[in-house]
Amino acid sequence: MRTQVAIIGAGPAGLMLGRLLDLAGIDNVILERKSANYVLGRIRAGVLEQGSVDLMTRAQVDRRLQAEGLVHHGTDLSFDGDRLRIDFTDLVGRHVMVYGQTEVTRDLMDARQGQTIYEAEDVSLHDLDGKPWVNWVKDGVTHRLDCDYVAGCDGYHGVSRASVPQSALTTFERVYPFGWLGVLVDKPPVAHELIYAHHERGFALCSQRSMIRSRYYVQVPTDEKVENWSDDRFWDELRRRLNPETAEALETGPSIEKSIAPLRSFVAEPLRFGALFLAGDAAHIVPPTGAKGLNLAMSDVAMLADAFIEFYGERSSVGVELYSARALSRIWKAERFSWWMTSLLHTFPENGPFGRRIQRAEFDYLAGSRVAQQSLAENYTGLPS
Ligand code: RFL
Ligand code: PHB
Repeated sequence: MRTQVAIIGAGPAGLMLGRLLDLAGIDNVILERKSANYVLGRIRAGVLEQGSVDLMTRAQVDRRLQAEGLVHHGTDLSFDGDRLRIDFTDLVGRHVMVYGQTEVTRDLMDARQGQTIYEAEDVSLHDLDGKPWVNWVKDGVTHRLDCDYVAGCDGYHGVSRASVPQSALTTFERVYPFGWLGVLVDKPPVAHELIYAHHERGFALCSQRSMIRSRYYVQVPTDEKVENWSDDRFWDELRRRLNPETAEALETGPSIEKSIAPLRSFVAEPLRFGALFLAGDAAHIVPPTGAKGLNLAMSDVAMLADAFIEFYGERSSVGVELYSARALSRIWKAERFSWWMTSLLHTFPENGPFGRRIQRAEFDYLAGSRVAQQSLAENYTGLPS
């Protein structure tokens, strides 16, 4: 088999890249280790920046998003019960859209024209410095795909980044001493907008997927086990971390998904090795506090698609050459913002009383400074590419 671009991974990054290439008439094949249903069953992010919404429109997959996505003009921060509304629209003239990653993935899967091979096992990348090709095993049979380029969109644990010789890659990492325990529930959200809450017992987040489906998180230690958390224990802990009126208004019910995600900041540089380009979680991880993971995956593949379109359309490799530097410039700004939001809102075991006072001062500064709020709003709603 032969194609122009072999895409590894059918998460949002791989599917969006495939869609943009399909629309530009560039042949591509997606290889995905899991089944389509498994990919759709993963519950992850929920907030889209305007740039990601615009990309869904460019990809002609925004019909459901425009009909069902919820426009959010602001968000709430709460610090030991004191609340502060960040009004995005007033501060920076932009907003975000609440629309689940599962739905983004479904829309992209439904629109897919090119070939996707699900349950492709043991994917391996070869000759990335020369004439690249990809191997995989399906139903016990080994297959080969020759290509011009490989797009590594296979997430943090994928094979793409692992295929780059260690000496050709520099990695930067911060692992936080906690994770998020998340619960999905078929109940209306407790508030119209998201609430990010700092409490001495730990961070909590009230999010949502629709008018009738909510997503809640509490900070837990890294080694916590999801089996230790009955629904009742989760709801009790969440209520304790919210201010009394919000806790009172919370509608609880049986969880339909419950999982723990570790928090990590990670960047690999550069994003290109020969014919291989890394994009999305394969290249970087942000802690979810700034709602940037999915949005970064989208902006990476928008840049990568444009680079390939320029290459095949105009025979110019300028975009391909510049991809890594361009994408990393945006990635590091999102890394900074996600780290900052995480530092402000979580409890850090090593912080001590001085660290907590600094967090409180940061919140009070935000509350009193329109300029500080504008900076938050500018970053949260998405910096330009
Ligand atoms: P994905 O979504 O991980 O997709 C990668 C795809 O590659 C496949 N794959 C392979 N395929 C073939 N061969 C291999 N060897 C392969 N190895 C892996 C995988 O099966 C998968 O289908 O990466 P992508 O497309 O870059 O998208 C990035 C986003 O998914 C991610 O940034 C966000 O979801 C991060 N994230 C969150 N971000 C937020 O903004 N808010 C959140 O609440 C939030 N929750 C989360 C998250 C990420 C999580 N992970 C990765 C553990 C919760 C979790 C649990
Ligand atoms: C979510 O709804 O899952 C969500 C929203 C905002 C975040 C992180 C996760 O910052």
